[in-house]
Amino acid sequence: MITLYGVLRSRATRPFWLLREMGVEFRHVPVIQAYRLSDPGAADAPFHTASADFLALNPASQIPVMVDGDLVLTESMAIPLYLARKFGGPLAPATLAEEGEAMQWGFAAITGIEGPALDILYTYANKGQQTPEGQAKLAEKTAALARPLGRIEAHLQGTDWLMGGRFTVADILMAECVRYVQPHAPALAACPKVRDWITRCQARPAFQQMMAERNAEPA
Ligand SMILES: N[C@@H](CCC(=O)N[C@@H](CS)C(=O)NCC(=O)O)C(=O)O
Repeated sequence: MITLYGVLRSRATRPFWLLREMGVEFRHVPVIQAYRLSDPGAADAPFHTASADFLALNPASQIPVMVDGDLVLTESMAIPLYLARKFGGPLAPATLAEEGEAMQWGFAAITGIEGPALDILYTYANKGQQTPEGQAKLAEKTAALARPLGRIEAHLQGTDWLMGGRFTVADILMAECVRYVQPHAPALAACPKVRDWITRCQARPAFQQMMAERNAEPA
């Protein structure tokens, strides 16, 4: 059985959402980021990213981690691509060309979107939108996102989904980076197709269920 390590207030949402979509049974081991604990060394601290047993799995001390038999995978983009290939079905790439496309969207998400999108998310989390410095940062990150988001916008002119005319792992990889942009509406103002697409993605019952579980976790 697949084991997935990580809390849902993390990039673990990417494999988690996919597994829920595919209806694959898996074991979920909650592992919280050590930096979120006031005393990670406390005897009653929950299992965390700096726990010795976790470091043995991922010396980088980061979630998510997936274990499948002898295989230990880190990296939140690689894990869903592996799971899609392993379990198949409509969410998985159906051809070699689609495998390339899925990787393309995953790499575009982490190289073009994830960094500035997380900066936006954290700016809002820290109420930075209320300060001049925060507003300057939001303007800078919005500008940085214009081209990567514009590339998705152009692609979605003739289709509802990123790949194959159906919802796939590629949509999950990208949607879970674009979600971080959503608190800042101006960053998506020029991208109506992207806004419609992410609304479609997030209307899916597996996403809704995952977010309900995520929101039930301690902030
Ligand atoms: N490139 C890695 C980054 C993983 C990562 O940064 N995970 C965060 C949670 S979203 C983490 O575990 N942070 C704990 C830390 O860095 O100490 C991936 O995409 O899986």
